[in-house]
Amino acid sequence: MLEIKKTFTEVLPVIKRFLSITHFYLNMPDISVIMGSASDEKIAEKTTQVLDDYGVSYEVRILSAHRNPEELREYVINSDAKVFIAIAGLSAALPGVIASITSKPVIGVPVSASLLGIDALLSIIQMPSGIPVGGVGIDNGKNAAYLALRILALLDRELEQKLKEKQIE
Ligand code: C2R
Repeated sequence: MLEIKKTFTEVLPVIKRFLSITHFYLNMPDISVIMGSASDEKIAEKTTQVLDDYGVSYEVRILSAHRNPEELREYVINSDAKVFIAIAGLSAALPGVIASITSKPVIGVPVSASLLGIDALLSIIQMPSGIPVGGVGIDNGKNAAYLALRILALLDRELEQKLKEKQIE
């Protein structure tokens, strides 16, 4: 009896740890969608609609590289997302700053907040060598989602198949 009790006490922390890791991993979003401001919400909705259609997990944050640099850094460092989608208008530093913090893929969506979005487009794609950001068209939140899905599909046969089927439709 004493022997069984001892084994149970030894095994319990291992089980607890296993359960917490499993829980943690089950809640891990594959994609992180970050907006520079709440005013970018309409574009972010285009992104999340596509992700919902494909049943891919994501989380959405409003974090600005200009306004909340420390919070942004903390979030990106601790995120388990596989791909970041950064949505920003004006002087859109956000995608580039995220790419400078992580080595994971970053997709930037320029928002037409001023100058027809040309300012944000150039800010996003004109990155210095070594810190790449993949840019999609102005306000094209949908393509950011599709590109992120293609990246995830490299290691996900089912998703790859779904993308192929939809492309043919
Ligand atoms: P407000 O409406 O809050 O003034 O924001 C946002 O993405 C938004 O399109 C106006 C625009 O400013 C952008 N913004 C950035 C960054 N932070 C906010 N480009 C950044 O860190 O790059």
